[in-house]
Amino acid sequence: MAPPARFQEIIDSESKIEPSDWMPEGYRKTLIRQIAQHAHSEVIGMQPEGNWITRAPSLHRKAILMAKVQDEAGHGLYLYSAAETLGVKRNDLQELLHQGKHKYSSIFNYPTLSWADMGTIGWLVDGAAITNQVMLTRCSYGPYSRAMVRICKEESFHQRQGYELLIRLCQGSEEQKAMAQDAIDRWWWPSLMMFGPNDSDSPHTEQSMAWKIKRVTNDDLRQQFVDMTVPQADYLGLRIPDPDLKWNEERGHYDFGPIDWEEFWRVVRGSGPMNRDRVEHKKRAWDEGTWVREAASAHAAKQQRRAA
Ligand code: FAQ
Repeated sequence: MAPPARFQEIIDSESKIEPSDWMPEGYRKTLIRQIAQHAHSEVIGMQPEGNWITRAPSLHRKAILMAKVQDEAGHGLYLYSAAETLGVKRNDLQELLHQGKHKYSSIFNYPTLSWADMGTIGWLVDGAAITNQVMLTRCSYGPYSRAMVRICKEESFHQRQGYELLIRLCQGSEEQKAMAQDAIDRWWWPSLMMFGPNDSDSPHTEQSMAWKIKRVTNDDLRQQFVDMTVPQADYLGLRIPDPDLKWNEERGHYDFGPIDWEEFWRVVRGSGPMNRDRVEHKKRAWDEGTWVREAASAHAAKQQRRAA
């Protein structure tokens, strides 16, 4: 069978494309773009929470937060490895991120102003991430879909720790509840933006759905997220900052208000509140870690020589 026909057969039969299989150049490029963006998001996503590790209110909370941030580093590593199976080098991907030529999720360009933001990131940001990533466990590219299985298990723990943190705050003093409400007021809309532009304005969705890289569209995932989250906010006794939010009996879904796409594109294009700090911090960490990478490579080379 000709390679393109074999490729299509694998896609149609819900099997997985593996690194050694023939694939169209566009498929490979789309995967590199998406997986690299995803990996960069995990790594840059360590910064907003890293900001609170030294200020966690108890040893217990500090241990949980450190574990979560370490998991995010691990997710970045699985994802860079998955990208490497497509023939790109991890160092080149880093370089593209540092030069501002690669994107990462818009959500990580907002500041973390209070301890309640740690709960809200877990609940809303990890909640949105899982909603998106569960479908990616069924992605047609084997290494990406398998990385997603493990990542989703860990994200689910992240989401639950965030929600539990907010339950505690909401059961606390009036000030603590107000802090939780303020965090939701700031994170709600940016969380909805995580799913990307409306389907009608998404240049990649149609082709990515046909290749089974994406399995659900941006708007359908966003709707799933809203439907799942509103009852959780009700349970916390917190208000979602959207006057248009309303259950629609006919559709069997919540209707919600318009998203500020101008803000979204401003943030994606580099002018969000924290873009510059995030990338500068990332570059500094990369430069300061040069000696560690060199030492690790020298050690690996020595081991190889000894084994030979
Ligand atoms: N931010 O045509 P589409 C996490 C770009 S992980 C920035 O719809 P696509 C874990 C898009 O790249 C969060 N850019 O594109 C965690 C494209 O630009 P390009 C990350 C965005 O790829 C939690 C253009 O807009 N998750 O949170 C965004 O088909 C807590 C047109 O868009 C993933 O990356 C955005 N929000 O669909 C860590 C999941 N949305 O390349 C720490 C994998 C869109 O043409 C703490 N990715 N763009 O210049 C995906 O599923 C997809 O890539 C979408 C976008 C759904 C994000």
